[in-house]
Amino acid sequence: MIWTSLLQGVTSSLLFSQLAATAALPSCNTPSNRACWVTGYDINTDYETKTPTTGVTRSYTLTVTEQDSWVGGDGVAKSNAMLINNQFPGPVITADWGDIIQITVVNRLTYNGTSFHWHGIRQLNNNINDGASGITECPIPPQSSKVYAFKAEQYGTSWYHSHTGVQYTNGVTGSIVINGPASLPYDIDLGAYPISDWYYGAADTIVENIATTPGGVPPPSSNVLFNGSNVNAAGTSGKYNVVTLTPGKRHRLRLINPSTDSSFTVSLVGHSMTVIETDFVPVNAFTTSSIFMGIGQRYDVTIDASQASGSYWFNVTYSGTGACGASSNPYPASIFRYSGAPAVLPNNTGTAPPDSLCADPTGFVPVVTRTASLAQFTPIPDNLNVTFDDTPNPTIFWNVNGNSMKITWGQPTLQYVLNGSTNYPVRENVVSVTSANVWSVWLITNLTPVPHPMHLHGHDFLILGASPALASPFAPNQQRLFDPNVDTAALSLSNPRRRDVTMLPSQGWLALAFLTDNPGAWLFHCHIAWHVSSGLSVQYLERVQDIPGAMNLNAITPNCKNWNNYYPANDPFLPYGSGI
Ligand SMILES: *[C@@H]1O[C@H](CO)[C@@H](O)[C@H](O)[C@H]1NC(C)=O
Ligand SMILES: *[C@@H]1O[C@H](CO)[C@@H](O)[C@H](O)[C@H]1NC(C)=O
Ligand SMILES: *[C@@H]1O[C@H](CO)[C@@H](O)[C@H](O)[C@H]1NC(C)=O
Ligand SMILES: *[C@@H]1O[C@H](CO)[C@@H](O)[C@H](O)[C@H]1NC(C)=O
Ligand SMILES: *[C@@H]1O[C@H](CO)[C@@H](O)[C@H](O)[C@H]1NC(C)=O
Ligand SMILES: *[C@@H]1O[C@H](CO)[C@@H](O)[C@H](O)[C@H]1NC(C)=O
Ligand SMILES: [Cu+2]
Repeated sequence: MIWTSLLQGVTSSLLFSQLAATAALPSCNTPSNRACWVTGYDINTDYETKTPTTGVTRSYTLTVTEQDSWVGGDGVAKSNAMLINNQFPGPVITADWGDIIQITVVNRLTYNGTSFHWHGIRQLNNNINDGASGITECPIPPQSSKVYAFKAEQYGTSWYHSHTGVQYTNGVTGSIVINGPASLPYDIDLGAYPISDWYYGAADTIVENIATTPGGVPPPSSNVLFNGSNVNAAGTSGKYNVVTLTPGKRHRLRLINPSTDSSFTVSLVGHSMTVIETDFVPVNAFTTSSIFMGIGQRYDVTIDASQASGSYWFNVTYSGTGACGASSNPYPASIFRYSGAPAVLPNNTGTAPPDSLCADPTGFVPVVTRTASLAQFTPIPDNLNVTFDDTPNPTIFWNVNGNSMKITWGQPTLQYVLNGSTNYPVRENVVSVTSANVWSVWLITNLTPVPHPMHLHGHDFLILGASPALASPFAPNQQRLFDPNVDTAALSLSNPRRRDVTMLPSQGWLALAFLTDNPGAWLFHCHIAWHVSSGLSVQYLERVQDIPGAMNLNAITPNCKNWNNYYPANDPFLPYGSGI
């Protein structure tokens, strides 16, 4: 009886294709040689041009439900929790490099539509599976479902989350692990380690308060959860999350920051960490004692269990500038414990890591190299400026080039493309990029005193340059503007850092380049959920003429019909949000 129920849902074709693929592609990936993967594919393979095909499909069903009051992983009740398969974080999606990942998302929320974005997944010629509501699809209405499918062309660590309003703040997130080669040998893979801020209030209530209060200053998070658990801020409920280290072994840890409003530094008392991958980009091994993580960023690190057996704090530290988040829990931490050590609290508090001032660490060198070109770059007009209207009218607004993004759920950008229409409303913030296979270079100027973790869909970008972080980001006279005569020559073109989220410094600038090799409508937005909800986003409409040939756009129609039957209003819930 147990066997029958276990086997339900596992198709025999999946089992057979797994066996076939294993036979076809013998693994050469061993603890002493992680650089190797299978014959013909290793750490030096450029996965943007060559990826194995395993023939394996990994199938998942993710069901989103809503609970008015849910006791979370720190023992405190949260209002309006939205859970995936009744858990937070949601299930880990696991695959091997070259597998097909197929996910059925079932919406059992009370009123809200939902849509799922697979953060960092390139979705080559597959924009329709990017999961950005109002951009690439209509939301999935309640009591309906949608199947997403994509190939794991990249490998490493990431996460998925709802891209409809501020829903992910209520709990709609989970981790993604794609096994592949690595730039350093290790013995044990500890798996995904998402570290997220956590709010006891309902996300919709919090964002409405922020958006209608002069200044728009967000509240501190209620807590920080490590893989879903922690003690509460007062230490009166919940449990520290514990990770077990095996003495003498090298461990791989897959760090993820899936927060709403928290970018922070992580450190492990008494141990260094060696970074081997930043977002989905393998890098040459880089050893450090602490790592700043912007929202949405991932760091795959190795940790050697080479210290005295015992328990060690793994700390989250916020920047002293207060400019990239705060929590009611002043010292969020988990415990890394050597196996066999007594289950007691660590006795060494460690020393606070250096303040990152909310800037990404530098010095990472991608294993597979890229060289950018400035042939297409003209600082004006290739400039996006970020401004803030902090007096509610009727809400505060974050703007890019003077416009706060607001999409219409029932008329996604891909519907315009399908119709052959170019009448995008101005607040869709469409930025057209037409040339194929060139480096599209963008200068982003932040005219506000707040740093922003900027995320691009559909691409890894090259970070050509950025102004230095400010220690006290509130002096109006500290605005730095890109000077084409001086700063252009100093941009890094030869294999600079490459990833899918980076920090835009306060009162400064950032220069990015992406290759126009992926037709589609790709969001480029701040990953602070409150900010993107108040408009801090554009969408690059890349090679609109090539989109219909690259994918079957008609595939968006059935779900859009369902959505527009459910929610015929054009302007659903505004003014409290951009919709994404
Ligand atoms: C989404 O659901 C929440 C909680 O049920 C509700 O407060 C909010 O109004 C809903 N938003 C929309 C647009 O349906
Ligand atoms: C976090 O939880 C997931 C799911 O249970 C597990 O696979 C993973 O190993 C955990 N991560 C760590 C570092 O313990
Ligand atoms: C303090 O912690 C260290 C490392 O975990 C351990 O070796 C030592 O025995 C501990 N001392 C006490 C008094 O618990
Ligand atoms: C690490 O966290 C523990 C537990 O909250 C705290 O006692 C300690 O002071 C923290 N250390 C640092 C360096 O933040
Ligand atoms: C921001 O960009 C818009 C559009 O290019 C421009 O009109 C506006 O003057 C710029 N704002 C500032 C403060 O430079
Ligand atoms: C697309 O065409 C349909 C049918 O004419 C129309 O109802 C819809 O409003 C159009 N949508 C867009 C975004 O052009
Ligand atoms: Cu922001």
